[in-house]
Amino acid sequence: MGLNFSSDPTKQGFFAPLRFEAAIHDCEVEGEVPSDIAGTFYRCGTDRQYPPRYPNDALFNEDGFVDMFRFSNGHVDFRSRHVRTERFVAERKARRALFGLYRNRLTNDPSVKDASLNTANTNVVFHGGRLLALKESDPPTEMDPNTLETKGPWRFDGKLDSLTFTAHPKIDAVTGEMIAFGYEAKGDLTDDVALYWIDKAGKITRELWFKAPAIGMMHDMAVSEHHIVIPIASYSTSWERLKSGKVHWAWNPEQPLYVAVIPRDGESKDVRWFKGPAAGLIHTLNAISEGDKVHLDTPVFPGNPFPWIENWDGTPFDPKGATCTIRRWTFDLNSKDDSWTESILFPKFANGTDLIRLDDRYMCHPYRYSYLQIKDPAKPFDEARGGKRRMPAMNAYARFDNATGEIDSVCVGETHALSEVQFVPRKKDSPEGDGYLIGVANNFAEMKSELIIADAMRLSEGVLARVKMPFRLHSQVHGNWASPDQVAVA
Ligand code: V55
Ligand code: FE
Repeated sequence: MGLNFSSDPTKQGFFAPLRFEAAIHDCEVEGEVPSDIAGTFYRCGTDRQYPPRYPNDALFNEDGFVDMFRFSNGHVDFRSRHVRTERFVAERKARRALFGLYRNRLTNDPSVKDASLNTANTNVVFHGGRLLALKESDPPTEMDPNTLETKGPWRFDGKLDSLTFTAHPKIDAVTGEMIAFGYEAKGDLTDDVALYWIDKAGKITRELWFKAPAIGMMHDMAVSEHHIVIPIASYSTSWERLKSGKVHWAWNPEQPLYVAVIPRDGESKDVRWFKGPAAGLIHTLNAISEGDKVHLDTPVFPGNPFPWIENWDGTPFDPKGATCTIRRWTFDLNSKDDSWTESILFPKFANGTDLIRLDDRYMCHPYRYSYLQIKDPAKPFDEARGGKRRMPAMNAYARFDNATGEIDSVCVGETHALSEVQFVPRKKDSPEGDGYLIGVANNFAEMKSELIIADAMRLSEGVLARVKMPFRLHSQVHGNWASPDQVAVA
């Protein structure tokens, strides 16, 4: 049979694979791109080079790409490249999929049984002079920040002993230090966790190894001025599961949610585990230390938000678990028991996605504002023209104000579904929240994508500009901003 994706229901319409790379000098714009935006927006996500070896693969297992939008003097240039992982290169040579199901090497073609599974499809961060494409099952992949050429795996000058590295390291906005961990760090299904301190220059200065109480998905972390917080969401795996030909994770409500709290200057003996009811805690917002208490501000799904991850007991996907609220969990390091206290930060608010962001200049420090794509109930998504989607469409960017409890938002269109939002400060030293919200919207009516730009302080005034792409863009997972101090724009 010829190469096509017709038998894959997840790869139709807007989500048909792109399978090409592009460069656009001076993109078309509707409205006016503010001339004070200078820097590069990198986004990482998924595309498929070849149809999957098996049906029912997880969407987490698609090939990685990185796009960049470079802003200078009111103009935007665009470029996109696939991440040339070892896996991408091997499949390109074979002209077919060699790798099997998500994080299950037992389902690979024998020719790549022991090869790296890395898709580098989750996040892209600039730190220590390097642009790194990340996947939590593997080490970082270094990319050229200007051409997006793949340089190869980056193991911090050989100092990264962990076989894995989180897609959500945290960069302390004041010190520039990056804190990161790897789980299943000594190989598939090992309970070893490795924690790394990486200085502003990109050098590993410290590492700490400890054991996890369960092997579960550890997708994100939060760091405060004095503590590191790492949750284990209620997803389970086992060798029996992998041998029976299934993707790595299943949602398991029998597995408690665990949270590790570790002092930033702590040793293995200082790792403190807390335990609570099962939850889909995928992404965090921030953490704040207050003496011996640590607050974790985070969206929490009561269940599993991903329809492509099955339930451990074989029951069908339950959409009730896929609505999250933003909560503050407080861990008291003086308490003798292993529970925490909870308050809901925006009690009237519930949402279908948890991709919440800060003004990154406040990462690891007390903050006031956060940002998220939401569904504006007053301006519903045009379901008829919108076509089939795996996840609910979010048509507005919102700003949450911890000081007033207010939520402001801007709806970007009734046939638009938004990707993760990025906050960009107006100037390096602007006050918190003074800047822009940018992010990609998929316009289902036009079957094209747009980069949306809004004033973060004046969302009610509407969209400032739309950078109009002449084609659909890849599905984004996460993105990040690099200032002109980090990567020159001219
Ligand atoms: C997530 C995404 C992943 C993954 C594990 O959004 C967790 C959560 C895109 O890949 O491998
Ligand atoms: Fe993520």
